[in-house]
Amino acid sequence: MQMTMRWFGKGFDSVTLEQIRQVPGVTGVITTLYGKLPGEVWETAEITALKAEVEAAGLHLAGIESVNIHDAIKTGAPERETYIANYITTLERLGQAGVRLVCYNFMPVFDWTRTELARKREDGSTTMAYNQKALDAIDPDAMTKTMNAQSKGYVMVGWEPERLAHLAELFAMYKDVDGEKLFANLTYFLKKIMPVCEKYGIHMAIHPDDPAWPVFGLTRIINNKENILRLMRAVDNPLNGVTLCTGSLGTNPRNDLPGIIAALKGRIHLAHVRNLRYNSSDAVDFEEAAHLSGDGSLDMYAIMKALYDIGFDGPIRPDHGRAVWGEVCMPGYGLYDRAMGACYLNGLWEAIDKGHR
Ligand SMILES: [Mn+2]
Repeated sequence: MQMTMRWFGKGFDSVTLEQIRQVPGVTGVITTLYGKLPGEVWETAEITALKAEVEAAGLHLAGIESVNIHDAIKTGAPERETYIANYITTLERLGQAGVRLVCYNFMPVFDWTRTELARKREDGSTTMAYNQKALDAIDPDAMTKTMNAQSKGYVMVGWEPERLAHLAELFAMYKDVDGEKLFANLTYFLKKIMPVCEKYGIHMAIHPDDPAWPVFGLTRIINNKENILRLMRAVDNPLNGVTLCTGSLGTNPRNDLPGIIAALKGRIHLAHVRNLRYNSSDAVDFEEAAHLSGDGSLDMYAIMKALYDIGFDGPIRPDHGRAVWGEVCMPGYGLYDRAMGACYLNGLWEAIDKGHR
């Protein structure tokens, strides 16, 4: 595996490439052209400048997270053909620049969802948390306002105010989109883009739904082993793969993460590894823990061992971190806790690897 960190770009991220370069074992970044709206075509000059900037800092551009999908593609609206063509153009340009990994998600309207972005923990750190009762008590508009009010001025990926200003319109677009329709629209999209992926060897890595169940009545389909394997079979090309995100799939305690990893051998193109703590047995309340197994509910050793056992050799990154040591940063994306996470995951990997010799 190749240890990386996510970087949002100069002017958007509180963390610099120079800082990332100094985290032991981190050799690359997963990044994006921040501020691109879903459906926009990426310019070649912007892609090559981003790559050059990362490489000038002594790091490798390990993949793009994300090239987001326009709602017309997700809902199967007639104008999806235009947006699929735009997506193909962007992939073509990324491929020409040497990018071989693209993460995306297929969640209706909302990306990842939390009800608190800075819940205080016993040790004084703050972290992102989700409470189903709190979510049920508010409407989507209030949710959007809460997310943006707590973001400390950062515009968070998936929560762009420009797009979410049209919430009523977005909900109307998804009115008749059930799980089966969403699945059909996803496979339609993937089949259309596979030729350009094959041309350049671009690995598509769908990010699971976070949390792994419907939010505000909007269906979610990339949320368990059965559904993910169904997608792998429906477009049975090794370039159609997944981002194995333990913190997303792990929101549902019934998801056996090592079992899912084993079942996806050869199809995991990117790994997001982080821990969660369930504060109730039915996942009504959970918060994002430190990466250490003992701080949360997930067995991080078992997760890393499962990745090791399938011969995973792609990029991996610590995922969200807590805000610690007074750091002011985008929620979930400070330097300190993620750097500790990277070191811990590297330590687990080293121990597993040496134990096998
Ligand atoms: Mn993730």
